[in-house]
Amino acid sequence: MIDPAQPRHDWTLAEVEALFALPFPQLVFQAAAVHRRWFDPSEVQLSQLLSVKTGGCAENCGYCSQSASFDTGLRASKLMDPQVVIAQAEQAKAGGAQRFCMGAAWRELKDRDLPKLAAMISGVKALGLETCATLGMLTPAQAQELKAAGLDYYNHNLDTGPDYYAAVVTTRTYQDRLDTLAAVRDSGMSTCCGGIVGMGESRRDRAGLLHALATLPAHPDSLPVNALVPVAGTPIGDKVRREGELDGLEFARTVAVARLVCPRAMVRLSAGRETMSRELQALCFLAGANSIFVGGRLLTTANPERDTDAALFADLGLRPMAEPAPPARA
Ligand code: SAM
Ligand code: DTB
Ligand code: SF4
Repeated sequence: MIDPAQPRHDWTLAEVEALFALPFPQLVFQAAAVHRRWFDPSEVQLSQLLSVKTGGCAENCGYCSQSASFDTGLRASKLMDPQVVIAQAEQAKAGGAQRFCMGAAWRELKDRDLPKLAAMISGVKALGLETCATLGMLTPAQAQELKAAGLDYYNHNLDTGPDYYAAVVTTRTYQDRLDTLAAVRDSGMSTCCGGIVGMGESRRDRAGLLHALATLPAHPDSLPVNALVPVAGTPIGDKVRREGELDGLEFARTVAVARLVCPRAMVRLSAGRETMSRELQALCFLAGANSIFVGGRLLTTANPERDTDAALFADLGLRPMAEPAPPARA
C-alpha cells in the first residue's frame, strides 16, 4: 500500500492539482497528519534575514523592490562589512533566531566578493547559528567555496510555476534556476527553495510550482511559501494593489499542498506575515507550516516584531524548535 507520508518524486501535475481541489477540511486534515508523521507540530523553526547588499539588481523580477528596472524609492547600498553582519547575527541569536540568512540583490555571485562573504559566513557560523545565504546564481565552484566557508543552506527560489514564469521575470530562465539548485545540491549544502503566491497566477500555476519542487532530484530541505508583499512601483505589486490580493484560504491551501508533496521539508510561512491575521497564520501552522522569519524586517519590507510573534506563539502553544532537525534529504 502507498503510504501518503512517504516522500515521493513522481508526482504528476494532475495529482498536485487534485490535492488543491480537495474539500478544504480534508486537505488540511491530511496535511496536519503528514506534518505529525515527521515533526512535532508544536515546534517552529526560526530564521532571521539580513539584506547584506541592497538594491540595484540587474534582474527584472516583477515583484521585487530591489530591481534596478523599477523605481520603488529604495536606496541601493554596497556589500556590508563582515563585522557589521556578524554583530547583527549576534543580536538575532540573542533574540532567539536559529538560522541567519544573508541576502544580496545580485543576479549572480561574482568571485571578487567571495573572500568578504566567506568571512561573513564563517563569523556567523562561529556564533553557533545555522547559516543561509541567497546571492543569486552560482557556479558549481562557487557553491563549493561557500560550503567550505561554513554555509549550511542556500536559498534560490523557483518563484512560480513554469508556465507563469515568463510573466514574472525575463532576465533569466527556469532552467537557470534549476542549474543553480543542482550546483547547491552537488556541493553538499542544504537547499532552501520555494516561491511566491498571489502574483496573479492561477491555481494551476501554484500547483505547477509545487509539482516542480516535488519532482526535483531531492526535495528542498526548506520550502519558503511567500505571500506577495505588493511593493509600490513594481509591476506585479502595482497590479495586485489595483486588482486585489489572493484569498487567504487559497494561501493556506498552498501551504497544505506543500506539506503533502514535500513531507519532510521545513515549510516556511515567509514574506507577507505582517499583514496576515493571527487566525490565518494559525491555519497555516495547522496546515503544516513549521518555520517563520523572525524580527521586524525581512530584506526591505516589514515583518511582525518579536513580541508580536511571542504573543502569537504563547496563544497557540507553539515553541521554537528545540534542536533544528538535521536536513532531510528526501
Ligand atoms: N537575488 C537573489 C535571488 O533572487 O535569488 C536573492 C534575494 S531575493 C529578494 C529572494 C526571494 O525573495 C525571491 O526569490 C522571492 O521569492 C522573494 N521575494 C522578493 N520580493 C518579494 C516580495 N515583494 N514578496 C514576496 N516575496 C518576495
Ligand atoms: C524567501 O523565500 N523569502 C525571503 C528569503 N527567501 C530571502 C525574502 C522575502 C523578501 C520579501 C520582500 C523584501 O523584504 O524585500
Ligand atoms: Fe534581484 Fe533577487 Fe530581486 Fe530578482 S528577486 S530583482 S534577482 S534581488
